[in-house]
Amino acid sequence: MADIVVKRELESEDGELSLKVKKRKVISDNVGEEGEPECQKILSGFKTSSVLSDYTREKRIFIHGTLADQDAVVIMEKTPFREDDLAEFFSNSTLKLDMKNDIYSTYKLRAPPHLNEIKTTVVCPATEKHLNKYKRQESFLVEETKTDYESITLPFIEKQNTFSLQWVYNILQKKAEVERIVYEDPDSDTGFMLLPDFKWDQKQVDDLYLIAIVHPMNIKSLRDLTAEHIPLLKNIWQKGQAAILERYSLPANKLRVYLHYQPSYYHLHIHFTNLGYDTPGCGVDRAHLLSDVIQNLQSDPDYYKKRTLYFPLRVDDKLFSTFKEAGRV
Ligand code: M7G
Repeated sequence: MADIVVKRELESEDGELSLKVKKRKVISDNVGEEGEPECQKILSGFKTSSVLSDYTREKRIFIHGTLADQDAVVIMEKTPFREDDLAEFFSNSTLKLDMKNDIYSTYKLRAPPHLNEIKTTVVCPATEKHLNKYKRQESFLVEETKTDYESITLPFIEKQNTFSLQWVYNILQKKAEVERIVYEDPDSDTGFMLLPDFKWDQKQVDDLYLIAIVHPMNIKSLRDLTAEHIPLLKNIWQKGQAAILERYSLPANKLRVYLHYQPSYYHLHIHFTNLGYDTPGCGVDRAHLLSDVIQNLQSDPDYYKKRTLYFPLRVDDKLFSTFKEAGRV
């Protein structure tokens, strides 16, 4: 798919509001929370403590350090090439020759800085849980029966051993990321908010990644879902796909729509990703297709209350230790 994406704009024509579809090179202008453009230098004070993990193939690195004496994690990722930038790339870059042999030559290309951006995420203050989440470590597949959920996982979640949901509440209350909302259905039972996941820089649809966060406040995860939630799930499925088609011209059969179990954040949310993009966490050990979830609930209203579920946990994850203490791993 071309790097050009489609942006909807509201325009007044003949005194009436109409939807106009406009092609734009870049989806968002990525202006910071305070309306600041991209000239902040907050990372100049970052002191590196250790590299938590480094993925050469994905060109992504997770670094632990401190920012103004607070623990912080910085995630840096080289972004994909965009077809629209190629002409400028070739005309405005310089080449340094590495070697030449017959018809073969290799170079180091120095691109103009704006074509060579690095997507950077800063988590500050970062908790021990964040450090564990981003540290490369061994994982084990855990088997969670209905009883395990009730006696191990649920008490663990209720003791608030998990990540804070403040960022989710900020989105639902429109205190953050308001300008990023792609679609909202405000219904308190079947409604949700659809917006770009912070893993996606919105530069190209090839790695499209959005999340739908549900309005009901009492659904922690897949385990809480019963047949009563089918209208909510179907609503997200239909309206989420329609909104993505309209905004990004990506049809439903090009989308991978799924839930994680275990999630990191225990407020129900659904992942919408480009099928052609292998997102971290889309493997069969963690991802449950929304279409399968709906069908399973249609055939058995309490399917997810009863089923044994399997998922990977890292050795440093406190939930893993809790399963271990219970003699379940
Ligand atoms: P998850 O299944 O709970 O866990 O997904 P995972 O992070 O292990 O995949 C939560 C999703 O929310 C992830 O895809 C995150 O990248 C995304 N996410 C996390 N935070 C803190 C934010 C945020 O502040 N804003 C947005 N837009 N997305 C976030």
